[in-house]
Amino acid sequence: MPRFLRRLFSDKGTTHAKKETSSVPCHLAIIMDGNGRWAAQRKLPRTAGHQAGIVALRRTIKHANEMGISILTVYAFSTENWKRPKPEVDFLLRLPNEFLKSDLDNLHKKNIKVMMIGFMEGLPRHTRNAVSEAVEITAKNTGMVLNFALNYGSRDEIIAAVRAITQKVADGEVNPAQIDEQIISSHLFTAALPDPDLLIRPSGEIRLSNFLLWQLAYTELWFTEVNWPDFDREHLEEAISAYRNRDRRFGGIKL
Ligand code: V0D
Repeated sequence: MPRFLRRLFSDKGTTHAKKETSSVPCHLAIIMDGNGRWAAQRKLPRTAGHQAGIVALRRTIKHANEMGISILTVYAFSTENWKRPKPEVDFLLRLPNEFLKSDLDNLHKKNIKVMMIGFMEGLPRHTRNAVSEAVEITAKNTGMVLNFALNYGSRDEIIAAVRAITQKVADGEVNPAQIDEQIISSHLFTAALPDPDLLIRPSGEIRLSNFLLWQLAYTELWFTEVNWPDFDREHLEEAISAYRNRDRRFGGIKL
């Protein structure tokens, strides 16, 4: 196609702006999966896998920050994780306290802003307190956003949004004809954040598992066999370079 026609048909000015193909994703989301499998392969208890998962998280935060990612969302605890044996659930729900005790100072020094999405009220008080404190301390930071999905489930999030919106309709504050993508997005936990540009799921599972169903509508997906505790800079770079080489069209036409 001649250049003048290409320009005429270019993506510019459509609803969804074409992303900067040369840069890293603005918002990266990760399902930190494969910790239990990593431990089982080494005949270690699952808790050892979770501990190793913290090391991988610490290193990924550092790499993502150095690469210039603006928002890093990590899936730490799903609403389905309550079905696990109680000792494992209790162990998991201590990890935010443990992680923040060791890492919050450093995150704060690096100007990182901690955020959380999920059903806060369903968490034990000690977990809630630790996370709230980190959110408050780092609230004015202007660097990378580190967003923890804790007690998060996407269908429940959508149900809560529908309830809140229908309540506004019942109260006469919203007209059904006004309900659009923006109104729905603004009632989700992620209201303050742009949608993820890239989702990484390690450990070989090729599913979304009820994570950010609405928000991932146009997100590039990257699945890798490596378990989360083994996920390192090279795996992150591989995912990002694949992302760069993909053409994001948002339903438009490829030119
Ligand atoms: C276990 C691998 C950090 C995934 C990483 C409650 C499985 C280690 C946190 C964390 C978990 C959460 C909130 C916060 C600070 C830290 C965390 C959970 C599990 C579930 F403000 N790691 N981590 N939370 N794992």
